[in-house]
Amino acid sequence: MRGRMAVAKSLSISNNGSYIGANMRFISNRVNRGLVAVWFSVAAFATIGSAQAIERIAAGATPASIQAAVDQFRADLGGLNPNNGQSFKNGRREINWDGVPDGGSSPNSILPDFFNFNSPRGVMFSSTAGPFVQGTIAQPMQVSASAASGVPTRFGNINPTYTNEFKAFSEQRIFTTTPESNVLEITFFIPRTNIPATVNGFGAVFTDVDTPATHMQFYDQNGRILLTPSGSIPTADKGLSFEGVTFTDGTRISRVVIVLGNAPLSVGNTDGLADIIDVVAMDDFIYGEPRALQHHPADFDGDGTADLSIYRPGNGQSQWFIINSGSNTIDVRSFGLTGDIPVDGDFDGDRLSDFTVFRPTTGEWFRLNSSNGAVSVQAWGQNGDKPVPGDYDKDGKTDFAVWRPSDGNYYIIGSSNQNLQKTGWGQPGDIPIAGAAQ
Ligand SMILES: [Ca+2]
Ligand SMILES: [Ca+2]
Ligand SMILES: [Ca+2]
Ligand SMILES: [Ca+2]
Repeated sequence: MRGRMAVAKSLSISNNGSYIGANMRFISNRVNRGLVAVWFSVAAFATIGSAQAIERIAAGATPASIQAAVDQFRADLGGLNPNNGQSFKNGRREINWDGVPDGGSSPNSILPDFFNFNSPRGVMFSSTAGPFVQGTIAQPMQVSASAASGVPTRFGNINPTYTNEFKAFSEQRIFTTTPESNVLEITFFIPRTNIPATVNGFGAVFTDVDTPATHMQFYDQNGRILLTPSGSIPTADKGLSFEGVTFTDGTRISRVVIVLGNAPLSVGNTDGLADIIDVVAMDDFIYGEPRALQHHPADFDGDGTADLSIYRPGNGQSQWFIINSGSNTIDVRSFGLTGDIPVDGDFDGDRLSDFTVFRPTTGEWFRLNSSNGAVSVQAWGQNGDKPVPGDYDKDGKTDFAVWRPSDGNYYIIGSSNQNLQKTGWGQPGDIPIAGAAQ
């Protein structure tokens, strides 16, 4: 092994192909929430759209007041997926709390991972600022009791006034953090696994929002706070409020923080006390299908698990046969021509593998972007090169790369900055590990 290392900014390899790479960094347009507030006083809901996010907001006295906004948000996210332990490329999940058994409801706490393992919907809950009490569930959260259980409904078990203070959107259970904290944190997982995930949208129903204190904060996969949503949940005394945001530009939510009023539910925190206390509870959660936070090799459906995938060279068109590990469904697709070499990678950064081939005769890469179905072409490499795509620059996106047996060099285009890199590593006769199957 010669072990020489060199980096060159320009190479003899042509780089005249189009490069299409979505920048996943998020810069949102702030929405005019002041305008929204005015609309609420006269209308049941309002819709705010930007190039990058669709925001559905509504508030009013009854479920009908927010129904249209909720249904629009559902349509923004796509069809409802079953909670059967499977995972899907698209669609949405919902939690209405109503299927939680009495044993997991007030006055008992619900397990923080109930909706990832017991009823697998890919979310975990935690509550900040709560004191840890050894030997108990440190951060107890409650789903309210059913009428049949005999326990007072809508958190009347915590404070008798709450039953008349709170309303359900979907009868009859609602949800709260209690009693130490009014801040809820939600993180996402591939259902029934510990594989961290993100979603493209999140929305929630709130009840008895009286002040601007109640709001949601979304964080992206880098831990940066997103600018949407940017304001408070609209108020509706003893009524229902809804806000849902769907990102349409590839932005992913990895964590949601919800601040509920200005005080947690407790026997001493009667709503309106001293014209200060504002307690708020929640009903339905609606969110996009969780997708793996990081790309995993040969993962075409985004469940963080490699899919059995075969490329069958054809006389002319070649075919791909994929078993989606999340849903046990099969995708068959024609992509590539005789002589092409199939490669694996997530070049467009949506965490799903893209159908991609390297064409030695022309030194071109053809790929079908999983994010939008568009075909893009990149010139990189020449006949005789071994395609060795991988994430060489740590940005989470696959880089175009070849290893050239004739000179023992790696040639890489960094996806983060398009910089060209030439590194000597290996010698004629060696086999690069990435792409070794070719
Ligand atoms: Ca309140
Ligand atoms: Ca998979
Ligand atoms: Ca992709
Ligand atoms: Ca990269």
